[in-house]
Amino acid sequence: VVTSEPLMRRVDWRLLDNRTQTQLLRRPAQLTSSTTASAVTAIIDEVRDSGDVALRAYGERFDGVALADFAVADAEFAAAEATLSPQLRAAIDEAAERIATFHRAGMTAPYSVDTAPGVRCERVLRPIQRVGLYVPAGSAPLPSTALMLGVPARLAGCPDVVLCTPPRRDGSADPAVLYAARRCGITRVFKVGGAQAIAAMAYGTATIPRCDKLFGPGNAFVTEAKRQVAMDVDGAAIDMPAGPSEVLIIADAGANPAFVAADLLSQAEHGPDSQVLLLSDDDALLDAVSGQLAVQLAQLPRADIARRALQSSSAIRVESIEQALQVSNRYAPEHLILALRDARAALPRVTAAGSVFLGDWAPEALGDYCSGTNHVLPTSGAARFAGGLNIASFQVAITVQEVQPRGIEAIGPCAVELARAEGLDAHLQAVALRLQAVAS
Ligand code: HSO
Ligand code: ZN
Repeated sequence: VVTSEPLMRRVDWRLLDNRTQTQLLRRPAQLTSSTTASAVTAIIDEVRDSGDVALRAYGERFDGVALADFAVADAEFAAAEATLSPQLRAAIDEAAERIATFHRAGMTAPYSVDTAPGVRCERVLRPIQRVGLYVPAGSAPLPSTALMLGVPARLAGCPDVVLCTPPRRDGSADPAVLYAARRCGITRVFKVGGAQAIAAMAYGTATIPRCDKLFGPGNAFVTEAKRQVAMDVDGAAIDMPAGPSEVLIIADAGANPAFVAADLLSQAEHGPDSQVLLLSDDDALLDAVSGQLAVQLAQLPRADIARRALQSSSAIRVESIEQALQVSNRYAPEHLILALRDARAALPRVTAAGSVFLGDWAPEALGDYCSGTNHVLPTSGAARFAGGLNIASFQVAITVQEVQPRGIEAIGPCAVELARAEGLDAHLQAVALRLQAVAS
């Protein structure tokens, strides 16, 4: 009899002391070793110094192709569109529509309020003028990511949207990524990948324009490059620090083990560093999921990646669903699947999660592609204090005040008093002078 290693470690939450619990929920140390960091610094310096020449050299080294021109020409967009099956084009169109519908509904409205008679305060929104989107293409090209970045950028009204994606060995870009970009009105696509793409969009080269804010996921090098340019005042802002993808599933006794296993695997297949956690109050369900994992894993083309991800993941036996929700809030998962008989009832207890999937019929894969929500979400516990990408991520909010003479009469004395307390006499004068002028 061969007893194979379990695919996922199984633990009983109740039997763990607080320290072990914390350890279990800790994300594995990120690969940003000091060698990665210094390699990225060198790439950024080189791109700042030599611009396109550096991009070409890195393209040859990392993507296996030295391009004369990084910009995707109209003919390549057209060829890409012709390559795709009508079914795939329709799916991209359909997903784009629903992503637009959801994001548009959540668009922040400008507002205006009189805070005193003659004092009007407003908040207006402006699109960020030039944004840079990064769409990875490493082990799997992600046209869906082009939509998740491009749709809200367009709805925000960003006048200048640039997209970088790594070239394939033959020098072309992934056709589905190009089609998705075009679908979002993006025409400036550059075939540059990795840390060098981030450096190019942050500082500009002869071909690639310098951007105000950079968006999108990527490997450890891309992520580290984003971190570095974000720390430089001359660099660019970034959407959020992106760690490896994560899902936490809370399943009750009535959950479908095949569904749960499939959801775990769909996150696990992203990368060996993906994090998947399963919490249940039912031993039979945990056993059944474990069996399903083995069956389904055997059929996956990316089984190797998924298996490695599962190795650093856990199935946790909890006392109750209530306890599972506490553990989940402590972990703050990027994706939270509530495979519960009354998932809606549990939602109010969720205080930290990037995106929540209620019930048996909402696999994470729908949110990844086409339910309408964004799949660029906070990872590594950032869901405790931040949400996912949305239209506001592509806008700046500007506040405005308009004051009538009776307005400064009404609130000027308040400012004078505070200026006196702070010992800031010029402030005091700026108000007092006007009060005198209004009174005379
Ligand atoms: N689950 C990934 C997004 C994605 N999945 C793209 C498939 N394509 C990170 O949230
Ligand atoms: Zn996914």
